[in-house]
Amino acid sequence: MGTASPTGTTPVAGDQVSIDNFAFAPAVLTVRAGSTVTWTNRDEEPHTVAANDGSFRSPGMGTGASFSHTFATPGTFDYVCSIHPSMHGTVVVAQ
Ligand SMILES: [Cu+2]
Repeated sequence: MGTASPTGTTPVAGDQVSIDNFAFAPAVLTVRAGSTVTWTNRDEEPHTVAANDGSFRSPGMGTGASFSHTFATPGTFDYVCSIHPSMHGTVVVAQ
């Protein structure tokens, strides 16, 4: 996959998190309550998105796959990739 695009070319539509090079980008995303966040795996490895509190959990996502979750409640939601627990991300949901 020699065409990996650098971060900075992220689409602006919606609340998006890219998964690339074993990292969530942005690692901390702030959204308003009621927002839907979409994660897209741009890596060559499968990844998941799994909330530490169990409030959301994606299936395994291959390259190019996406997972969406709507955050109805304000709070701070830490998550990991369950395959690679060293991958951490946070969604901060504001009122
Ligand atoms: Cu992973």
